[in-house]
Amino acid sequence: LTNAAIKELVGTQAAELVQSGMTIGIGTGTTMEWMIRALGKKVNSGLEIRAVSTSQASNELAAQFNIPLIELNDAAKIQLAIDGADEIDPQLQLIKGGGGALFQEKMVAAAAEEFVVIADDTKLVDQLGAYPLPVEVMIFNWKQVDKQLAKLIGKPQQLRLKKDGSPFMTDHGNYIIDISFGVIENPDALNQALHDIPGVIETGLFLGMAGKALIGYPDGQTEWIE
Ligand code: DER
Repeated sequence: LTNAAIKELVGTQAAELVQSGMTIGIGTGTTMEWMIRALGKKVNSGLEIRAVSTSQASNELAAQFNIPLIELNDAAKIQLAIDGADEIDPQLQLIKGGGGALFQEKMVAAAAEEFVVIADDTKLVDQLGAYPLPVEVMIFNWKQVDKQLAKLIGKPQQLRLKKDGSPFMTDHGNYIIDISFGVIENPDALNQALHDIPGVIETGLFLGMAGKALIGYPDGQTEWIE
């Protein structure tokens, strides 16, 4: 199977987890696009749900498929949140944020009773860190934050840029710094050290949050990692 077909496989399979009456969290990214598509078909066949989105992009896709959206603040309870990931380690610790939606993704995942990750097998790693860690920072003081990061990491970092060379801006009007650690020996300690820096809004380290992950493989097999 191509990578896109694997994403479609796990996205479609994950949509089957959604039961009528649920309020769900819908994540962001190309794997989630397949899940949203499949969920839209179920909604059109009568599935009654409400969804809390994690990005403007997912809002638009969900609206296209008539999936009823509500704001996070209006969700009394979120039974299940489903999202993709950029890296998944054996303890289901994640790096997320490749799509730039990590702040809202983490809020929705944290609010959910159960958080399920869906991914193709290329996301599986033994240790986090090969994928640059996204850190969301405020625009007005990001250089101050970068000075602190340089102390922590040993060198100044770069803002994530758009194709036209201007800084990428998140749905919440913030910037993102992507930090290439190579290997993150202690994700918990790093996450804490980053959150201790004034001005760091959120990191792409999702630790102890995912309950299980549905992984798809080129041979068409899927497996649950718990
Ligand atoms: O940005 C994100 O956190 C996305 O969920 C990302 O981690 C997965 O994106 P993909 O499904 O397009 O690979």
